[in-house]
Amino acid sequence: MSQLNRSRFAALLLTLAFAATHPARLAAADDDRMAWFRHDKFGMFVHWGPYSLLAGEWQGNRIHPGDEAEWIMQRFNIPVADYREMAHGLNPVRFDATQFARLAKAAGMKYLVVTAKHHDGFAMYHSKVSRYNIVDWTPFKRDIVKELSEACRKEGIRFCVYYSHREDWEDPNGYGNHWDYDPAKKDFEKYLREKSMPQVRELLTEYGPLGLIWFDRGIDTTEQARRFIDLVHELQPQCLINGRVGNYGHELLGDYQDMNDNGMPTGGLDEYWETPQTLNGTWGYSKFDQEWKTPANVIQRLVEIVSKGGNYLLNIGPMADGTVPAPSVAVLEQVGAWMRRNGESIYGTSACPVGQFPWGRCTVKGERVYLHAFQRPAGGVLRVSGLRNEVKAAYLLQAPGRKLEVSQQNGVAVIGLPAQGWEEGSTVVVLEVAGKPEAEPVPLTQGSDSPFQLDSINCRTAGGALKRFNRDGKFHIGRWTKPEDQAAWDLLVSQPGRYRARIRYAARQEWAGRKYVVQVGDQLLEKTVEPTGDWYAYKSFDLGVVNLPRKGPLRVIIRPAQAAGQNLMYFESLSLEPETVAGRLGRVD
Ligand code: H79
Repeated sequence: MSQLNRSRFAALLLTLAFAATHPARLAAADDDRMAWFRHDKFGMFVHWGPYSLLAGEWQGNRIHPGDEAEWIMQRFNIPVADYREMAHGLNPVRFDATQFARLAKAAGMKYLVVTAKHHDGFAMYHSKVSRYNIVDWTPFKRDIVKELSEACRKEGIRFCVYYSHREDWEDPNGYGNHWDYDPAKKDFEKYLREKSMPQVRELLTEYGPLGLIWFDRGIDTTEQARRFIDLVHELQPQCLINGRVGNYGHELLGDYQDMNDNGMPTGGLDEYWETPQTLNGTWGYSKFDQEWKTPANVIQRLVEIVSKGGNYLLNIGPMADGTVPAPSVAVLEQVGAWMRRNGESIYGTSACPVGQFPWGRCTVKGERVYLHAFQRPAGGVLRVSGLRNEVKAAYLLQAPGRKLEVSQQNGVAVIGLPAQGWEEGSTVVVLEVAGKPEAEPVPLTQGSDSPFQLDSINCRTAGGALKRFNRDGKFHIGRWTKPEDQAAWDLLVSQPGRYRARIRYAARQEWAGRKYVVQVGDQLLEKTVEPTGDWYAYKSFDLGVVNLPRKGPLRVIIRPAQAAGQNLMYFESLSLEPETVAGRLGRVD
């Protein structure tokens, strides 16, 4: 441990400028390309293919309710010859593309992503690259992707495609099918050259402008991922690319990150993100799964996602005849009814700077804060602590003429709620505030002698340090290269004493040896980054004992000690655990 100069530390504190979590910090140069994504928030995912015909059952074998029905070929190792034969039977005579586009619109969704090819290798469009497609392989003979692209354009829905670029259980050289093809004999480069890349080219040239292309399952090397990215940029520079284009274990690529399937971050990130979610427990249609989410649940998920700065990509799994299961239509229509009344509190909003409330969430836009009450709190008032701005007026979004009573004292705004006007899902209260909504940092508190857990989400980041998704469903701080790139936490100490500090991070061999500083109040620890193995191989390191000298506020900061061209580490957490001496809390010297 080396002690640094105290006055330097004081100066540093003064110059700190912590930005509120804002995705544009990562992609500032790309803000224009991302504008629609940032605004639209809510999209429709469509999982549809030959698996829809099996609907979860193959020769009497059934998938479990809640299992993914689009995986059935792999689940029962269906021989490719049998699956191919089965696929000849796909004939969605009741398909009406306009109905799909109108359903998305009625739900308040603004973009639609359809599976142009899922892992089973079957193209839902007229591909010239492989005859294994809806036009050449089935009696239906219509190009579903084409019809959907046209209907979406007419209805004002941004059209997008899903393409599984690595997995392919039909092609001898694609990934995943080990029951028909010997993995040792696969030539994956041939697959990329002869099927995957050419099909992506078709999708980018034959179906008009695409909002985004949704890759899945990652790919082996960053160089392979770059080929797909370059192809998209060459043919449609405006088309966004999701983060699953690249190797899941390397630095994440793409314009935005998808959470794990059905994933939800605990707080806001410093990058654009989306979460793909199912309406029941499966993506592809399963006749065994009737566990539909309620409209209220979907509305609350949407609000929660948007309150953390993300997008919600919600799935439907049409049946083989082309109809959308009636319960999913019913849920989406009710969500849409809520969106028609309350869409102002969703579209074009940003993450809530004030945090999460026991009664709900919030979003912000301009000089307005939208409080989303999921239930009516006992006492009939909403308490909002940490909002810096003066509240000029409060009213239900549904009844702007009827002002609600507001009092603001000691940093807490209290809004009196009317007895009437409650909505299933979320009731929106608008706060008109003076200036752009800003939050007072809320300190982390501790229960009696409990440790502090400082992580990559409950901090504030500054400079180039960014809160990012890591593909394992976890989060870390990355992209910090210089001392101004910092993570900070404000603690409220109730149990002064000696605490053991443990840091947890991942560092590649190339990052080893970099110095970093952990500032705990006025104590400075200077440490050296140790390699942990791989990109996402997080390990814990003991940093020794620090003093939390007195009750009250204390700031903790982590930052690189000097500037360097490369990332410092993937920081996951810093824990401060009370040191017990003979069974008691350690004394402060
Ligand atoms: O397209 C949907 C999924 O099919 C796809 N991503 C979403 C959008 C997906 N690809 N991989 N995964 C999801 C994760 C793989 C999970 C698995 Fe399994 C666990 C595959 C085998 C075991 C789930 C459970 C599928 C079969 C059993």
